[in-house]
Amino acid sequence: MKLAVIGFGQCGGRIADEFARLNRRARGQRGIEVITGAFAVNTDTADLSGLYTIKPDYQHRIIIGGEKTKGHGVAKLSELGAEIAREDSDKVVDAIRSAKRFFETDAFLLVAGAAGGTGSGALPIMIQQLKERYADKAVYALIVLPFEHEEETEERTIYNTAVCLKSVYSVADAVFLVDNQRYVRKDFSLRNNIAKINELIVEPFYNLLCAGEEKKAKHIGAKMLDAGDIMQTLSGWTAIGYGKSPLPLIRLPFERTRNFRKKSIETHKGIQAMDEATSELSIHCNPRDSARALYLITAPAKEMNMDLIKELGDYLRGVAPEAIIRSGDYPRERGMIDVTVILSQLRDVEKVRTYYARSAGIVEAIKRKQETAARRLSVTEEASKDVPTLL
Ligand SMILES: Nc1nc2c(ncn2[C@@H]2O[C@H](COP(=O)(O)OP(=O)(O)OP(=O)(O)O)[C@@H](O)[C@H]2O)c(=O)[nH]1
Ligand SMILES: [Mg+2]
Repeated sequence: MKLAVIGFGQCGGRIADEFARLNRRARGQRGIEVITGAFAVNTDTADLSGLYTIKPDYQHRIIIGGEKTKGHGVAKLSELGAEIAREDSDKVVDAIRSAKRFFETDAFLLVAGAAGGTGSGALPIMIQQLKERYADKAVYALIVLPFEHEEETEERTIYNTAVCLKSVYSVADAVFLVDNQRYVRKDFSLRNNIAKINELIVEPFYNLLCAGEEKKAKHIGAKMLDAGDIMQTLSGWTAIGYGKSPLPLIRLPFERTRNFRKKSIETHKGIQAMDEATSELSIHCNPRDSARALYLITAPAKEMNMDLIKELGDYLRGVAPEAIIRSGDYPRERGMIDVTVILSQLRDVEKVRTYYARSAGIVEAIKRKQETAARRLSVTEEASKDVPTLL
């Protein structure tokens, strides 16, 4: 599957940059392309300069709101981010459209952090624009939810997140939810290692996107998972997970025979990877709430067998009994079985519900603040009405 990836704001830009690296890896290691274009859009010029892999020209690192923000961001005001995106949407769409391989794009993936101003404001507007212009293409969002410490120190965090989630959900074909806090749960040092978190966020997409683009027969599985399968699965709130389990690289001669013991080692390793994928999902959710799911097993061809595929299918059926499950096998890798899982069309996501509930109290407070600020401004302006101006 080939995606055009567009990141908004600092978070979105950095993750789009990570997707650009993913594509470079696919090209280098496998000779295939999975990203038709990677773009970063921001109101902040400094943030755009901090990227590594996205092409450094103005058609790939796109500045919006130049006049309004003078290149310095929107300071968490997502209304302003949205307004700027509306004004400059043509500039962004033109840049995406003129990318060399744009015509190969299966779907768009738009990325942003929900708590900021530029990304969370621009995301829903740009999704809407792309949907209007490309009615035949799916438009997916990847929304990064803030760390807990951000929620404690800044009330705008909750408000922006809730507003972004609601707006994006109403226009996107599917929304990948990625909870920053999940990535520091096990390893607290990651809080200060955003680059590592971004790698972990993007990693599950590697085999998922590559599997359907393979051209060599030896890398095409018994059941190839292609763009159609992925698009049939993606709908509404979505979680993605990834797990891997090393296989012994060297086997003793007696283990090479297809005996029951070897089979059980593979199955055990496969289940271990699947278990990791379902417990390390990008957002905490109950798999029972999922109506569509997908799993992809990637393993060396000689380790792949129907038993393994079936066992993993049974496992996923057990945790997500209500879901229509699609699957694929991808004969690749050495010394490893890995599993990618998508749980989609989630009927309920507790974290999203909590943002909506918590923002209710803040909406009033923020509106009041805005009104007071506007009133103060008008009082000052009123007082100046008899003073002449030099302009
Ligand atoms: N995973 C991840 N999260 C990030 C990254 N950068 C920022 N965030 C999170 O994203 C949220 C929004 O921050 P930014 O992306 O900096 O905001 P912005 O869209 O640039 O908006 P303004 O700076 O307000 O104009 C915050 O909650 C951050 O924790 C990143 O590189 N990776
Ligand atoms: Mg910013």
